[in-house]
Amino acid sequence: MNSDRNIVAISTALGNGGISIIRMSGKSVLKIADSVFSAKIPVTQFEPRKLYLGTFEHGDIKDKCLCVYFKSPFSYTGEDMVEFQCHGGMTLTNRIFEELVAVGCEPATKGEFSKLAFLNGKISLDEAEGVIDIINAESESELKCGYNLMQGRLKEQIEKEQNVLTELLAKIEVSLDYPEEDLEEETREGVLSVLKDVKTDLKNILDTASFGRCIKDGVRVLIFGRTNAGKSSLLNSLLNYDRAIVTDIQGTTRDTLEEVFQYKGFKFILVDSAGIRQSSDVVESIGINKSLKELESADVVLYIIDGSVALDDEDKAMMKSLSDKKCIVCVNKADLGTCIEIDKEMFDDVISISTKTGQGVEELKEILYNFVSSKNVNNGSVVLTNVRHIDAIKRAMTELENAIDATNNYINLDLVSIDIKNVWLALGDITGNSDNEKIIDDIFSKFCVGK
Ligand SMILES: Nc1nc2c(ncn2[C@@H]2O[C@H](COP(=O)(O)OP(=O)(O)O)[C@@H](O)[C@H]2O)c(=O)[nH]1
Ligand SMILES: [Mg+2]
Repeated sequence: MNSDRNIVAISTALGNGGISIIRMSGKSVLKIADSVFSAKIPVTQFEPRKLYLGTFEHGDIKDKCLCVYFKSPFSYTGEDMVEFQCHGGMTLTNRIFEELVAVGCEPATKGEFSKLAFLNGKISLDEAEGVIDIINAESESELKCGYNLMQGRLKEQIEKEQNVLTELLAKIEVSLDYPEEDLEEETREGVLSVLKDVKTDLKNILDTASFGRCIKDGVRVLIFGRTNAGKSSLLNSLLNYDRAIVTDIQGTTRDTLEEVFQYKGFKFILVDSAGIRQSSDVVESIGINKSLKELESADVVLYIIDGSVALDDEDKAMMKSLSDKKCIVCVNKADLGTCIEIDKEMFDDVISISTKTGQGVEELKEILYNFVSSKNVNNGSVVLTNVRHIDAIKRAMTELENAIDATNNYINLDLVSIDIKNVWLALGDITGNSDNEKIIDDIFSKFCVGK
C-alpha cells in the first residue's frame, strides 16, 4: 500500500530529555525534509541509513540536530522515511512537529507507522502485537514473550501448520480429480493422520496459554489466614517496604490491598486480605467476604498461621477447604518458637517463616518462582499471552475437530476440505493473512502515536 499521505509523529515520550525523535513516512518526506533541514549536502542526496548533522530551520524554529533517511522499501513502514533527532524538551519537539505539519505532513494516528508496516507486508499482525507487548512490558518475562512474538516465532509455527493444511487440500483435490484411480480411501487415511498431527501441535501451543496468562497478568497470590497471623507483615517483607499497616489489634486490615511484586523477571500480584474471624464490625465483615471471594481467583494461596500458638478448629477447617488449591502454608513467628505440626501430605509446601527476622522469606520467593516457571510446559520460545491468538487457535481446534469427525464418518472429502479451509482461515487471523479489517483496526489502535 502506498497512499499519498505523508505522516509525522513524535516517536519518543514527551518530556524533558536529552533527545527527541520525530519521524515521517510517505512518498514526499525526503522533499519535505529538504525544505526544512540543511546539512553539508542537500537532503535529497542523503545516503540512506546514514546520520547527517545539520540545522532544522523553519518558521521561527531553529535547532542543530541529526537527520536520517530510510529508502523504501528498506524502512520500518516500507515507505520512504525520514527521522530527526533533535534536542529533547517538550517545546522544541512540539514546535518541530508543528512545522512539519505546516510544510505538508499529516499527524499520524495511533499505531499508524506499524499499520503501514503490516499493510506493506513488512511485518505480520502477531509480529506487530509483539511490538506493542515490548513497549508495554512490565516484567522481563513479558519482554521476552514480546520479543519472541515480534521476531516471528509464533508466525513460523502458524505458517508451518498452514503449509501442512495447504498440502493436504492439494492432495484431496487430486484424489477428487481422478476418482477412477480409487485414491479416496488411501487419501482419507492420510488426511486423518495429518489432521491428528496438526491437532497435537495446536494443543501444544494452546497449552502455553496458562503460563502466558501468568506472565501477562501476573500470578495472583492471596495472603490469607486468621487475624494477627502476620499477613500484612508478610506483604511488607515481600515488598521490602511498609506498605500495609501492621498492629497487634485484630481486624486492622479491613479491605483487600493489592501490590505488584517482581521476582526473577516474573510479576506477582500480592493480595493482602482481611483476616478471617467472626466479626460484628460491618466494615470488617465486608472485608472478610472480599477475602473469601479472592480465594476463587487466586493462583496461589499463602496460608499464614501464627505458629507460636496452638491451631484452633477454625484454622483446621480453613486449611482443609484449601486442599484443592495451590497452597503454601507459612508457619509464621518462628522467632517465638513453633508449637504446631502441619500435615505435610496435605499441602505442596509448608515453610517456617518469621517476618520479624526475615527467616524463610527468600525461600518463599523461590517457591513462588518455581510455581510459575513449572507452568512453562513446552519450554519453547512460543508462549501465548494474547487472548486474540488464544481465541483464534481455539476456533481452529474446533474446526479441526469437525474435519476429523467428518473424515472418520466417511463424509465426502470435498466437504472435509471446507472444514480444513476454515482451520486455515482461523489460523490466518493470527498473522493477518485472512484480511479482516476490523481486527486490524482494533490492533493498531492499541499502539501509541509515533509507533
Ligand atoms: N514475633 C513476631 N511477631 C510478628 C511476626 N509477624 C507479625 N508479627 C506481629 O503480629 C501482629 C499482627 O501482624 P499483622 O501483620 O498485622 O497480622 P495480620 O492481621 O495477619 O495482617 C503484629 O503485632 C506484628 O508485629 C513475626 O514473625 N514474629
Ligand atoms: Mg493485616
